[in-house]
Order: sequence, then C-alpha cells, then structure tokens
Amino acid sequence: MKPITESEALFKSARQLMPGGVSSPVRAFKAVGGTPRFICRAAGAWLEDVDGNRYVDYVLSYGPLILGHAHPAIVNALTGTIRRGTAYGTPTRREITLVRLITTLLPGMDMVRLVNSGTEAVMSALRLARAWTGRDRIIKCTGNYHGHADSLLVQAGSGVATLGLPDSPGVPESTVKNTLVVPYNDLAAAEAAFGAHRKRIAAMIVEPVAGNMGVVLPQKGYLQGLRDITRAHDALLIFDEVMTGFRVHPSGAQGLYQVTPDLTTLGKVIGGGLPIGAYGGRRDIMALVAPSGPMYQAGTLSGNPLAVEAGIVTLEKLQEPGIWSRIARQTARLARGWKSRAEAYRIPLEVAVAGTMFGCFYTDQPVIDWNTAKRADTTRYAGVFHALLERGVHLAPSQYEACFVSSAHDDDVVSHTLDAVDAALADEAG
Ligand code: KE4
Repeated sequence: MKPITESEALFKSARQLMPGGVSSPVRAFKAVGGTPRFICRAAGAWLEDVDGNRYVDYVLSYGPLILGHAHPAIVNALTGTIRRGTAYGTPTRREITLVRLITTLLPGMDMVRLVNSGTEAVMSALRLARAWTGRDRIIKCTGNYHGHADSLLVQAGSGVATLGLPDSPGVPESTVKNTLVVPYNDLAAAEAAFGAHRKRIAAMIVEPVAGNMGVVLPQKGYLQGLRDITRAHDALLIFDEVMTGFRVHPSGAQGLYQVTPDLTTLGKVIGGGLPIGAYGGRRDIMALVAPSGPMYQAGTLSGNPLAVEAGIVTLEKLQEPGIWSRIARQTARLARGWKSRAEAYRIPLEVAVAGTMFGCFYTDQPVIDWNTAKRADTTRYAGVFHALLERGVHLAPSQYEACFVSSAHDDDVVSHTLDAVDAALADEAG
C-alpha cells in the first residue's frame, strides 16, 4: 500500500466544507477509525484511490453495483442516452420498460412509481399506506433502517411495542408518536403491538432480510407470520427491498420466501449506480397515487432517462442465464472461506449469507435481532476492517452494514480476498 497522503489531505479539506467531510455519514470511518479513502476511479470489482492504491470492493456503493463498477454495457448505454439529453420532465418509453421489468420480476408489484432514492420510496409508501387505511400508526423493527425520513428515525424501544422516541435531534416527538418499534424476528411482539393499538396501525414495514444491522436472516415463518398478522388486522405489509431487491434472489425476498407484501420499496440495483428509488404494489392501492388518486407525491427527476437506462441494463443483464447464480456462488464461497479461516484461528464468527450479499459478526452467539447484533465485537470488526484495507480489500466501514458481491468478482478476485482474510485473521489472532 502506498501512503494515503492525498486522501488525508482531501479529507482535511472536505471536513472544512461538508459535515464530517462526507456526503453520507457511514463513509467517514467513524465506526472503525482512520481516514476514508478518496476514490478516483473504479472498474469491475476494483476501486482505485487518489494515492494509487487498489482495492477489491465489497461495498459496491452499498449495494447498487451488482454488475461491478463501470460495466461496459452500462457505460455504453449511458453514453448513448446522455447524447439524447439528461432529463425531459415528460413521460418516456424507457420508464415503461423498466417498470415492466420490475413488475414481471417481483410478485408483489402490479404497479410502480419511480422516485429518486430509497428514502423517498419509503416515505411515499408509508403515506400511501396511511391514505389507504385511514390510519396513522406504523410499526418498524429495531435495527431496521428505512432511510432518513423523520418518522422512521426511531431505533428506540425493544420489548413489545414501544411508542417511538426520536433518534435524531430535529425530529419532533409529534412526528414519531405514531411509530411503534418491535424487535426483528419476534412475531409475538408484532402481534402484541397490533393488539395494543387495534385498528390504528396502517402498516408494518420490514427489511425482509435485514441488512442494516449487519446481515440478519428472517427466522422460519417470520415473514409469513407478519403477512398473516397484518392481514388479520386490515393493515398493510410493506417489504422494504431497497437493499434486498434482486440481491437476495432474482425476484427479491418476496420471491425467495414466497411471501407477497401489499407494497414494496426498491432502490440501489434498479438504478445500476445512479440515483433512483421506487415504490409499488397492489393495483388497487397504487390507484390512490396522484394523479390517478388524491395521495400526492412528485419529483423533478423521477424516472430520469439516465438512471432508468442504467437500471434497465442491470436488470436485463441479471436475466442472462447463470449470471445471478454465479454471483451467489461466489458469495457463498467467500462466506465459507471466511468462516473456515476464522475457525482455524479460533476466532468466533457468525456469517450470514443472503444471495449476493453477506455479513460477518465477530461473536459466538447466533445473531437474530438488534439486541444480539450489538453484542458482536465491533472492535474486532474494526481491526479486521483495517487489516483487510491494508491488504487491498474494501469492506463497509461499519459492523452494521452488509458486504455485496458482483458479477465482476471472479475466482481470482475471491481467492485474493480469502488470502487477505487469512492474513488479517492471523493478525487478529495475534
Ligand atoms: P437511500 O435513501 O439511501 O437511497 O435508501 C435508504 C434505504 C432504505 N431502505 C433500506 C433497506 C436501505 O438499506 C436504505 C439505504 N441503505 C444504506 C446502507 N445501509 C445506504 C448507505 C448510506 O446511508 O450511505
């Protein structure tokens, strides 16, 4: 590794101009310490920083780049598209193509509205659920992250149903008084919440595979249980598949677990690395969305030609025989290799694999929710993070994120990674 003098200098300048020197908090390395690498180019599975160091990338912009960085098909498509303009503020043919792909691939989506981020998709889906049911309250799970909309910045609470307390200054108590919080993977708590707030709950929103407390899989029957409970209480079930969509399965978590939500939110992969989000679901519910119905939601750059084109190319490529399953196989190989090397060094490690994403917890306890996730050894996570960074492997700078794999992560890249993991764990074992 070359000295990271340029990244250090740029980080110093950036902190003068941007809060924490970054455009999104997790990138500032606060959870792991040290200096974030300023990246200047990327291709395939590889990043290059401003000091000329190269890294195999498992962040992939926190999920979107399932085909790897600068995939030629995306670069070519965008080069052609940009010559025809960047945004028209009008309907376009290609929005129909992208939305038709999404509705074909995801069982729960008959109709879709494109927006510009996952946060916007979730905000809109919750407003729609409230409009449809005429109810105000929503339920979310501790440790689930659904973007930074005020009413969802609530991590407080555990146990049964706890009326949310704001988790960020600037979020008025009045905004979160209708947000209930229950533990993930706890059907009894969800049932109790519905019982305690009968007929006042519009929806429960859940990450069907949790990817924002590390990767935590739904226990057997959990998602179907939520489907049954929400239906029994005339509330909507919302799957937040911003991260899991096309990552955990070619048809999302709803395809993998065969549980169909009323509404789904998407982002990341469907934009192929450009800003995008989407919400959608049952046709009768989506008919409420303006201008076909009274529920208002709008966006200047929603459905813009560039993000739509990158999304179409990504989703179409993922349909090519064998592509998605090959990424999943490489993901499984990485997870197996990581686990076996940790065992060899007697380092307690729990690894969760979900299709083309995986997560590592340095703990000897099963991780099923936020309470068990936060028991993992984050100091060890930070140690391994830096040991790998020094060896040219770039993970998310927080235990509470996921690792993502792409079609560009071939056998050589995975072998390079596992060699680095072996050395990093040897360091950790001391
Ligand atoms: P965006 O507004 O960041 O596009 O999406 C918000 C969102 C909604 N739902 C889920 C399940 C998500 O994972 C996200 C965003 N994920 C984070 C990664 N943990 C984005 C990275 C970041 O915040 O910088």
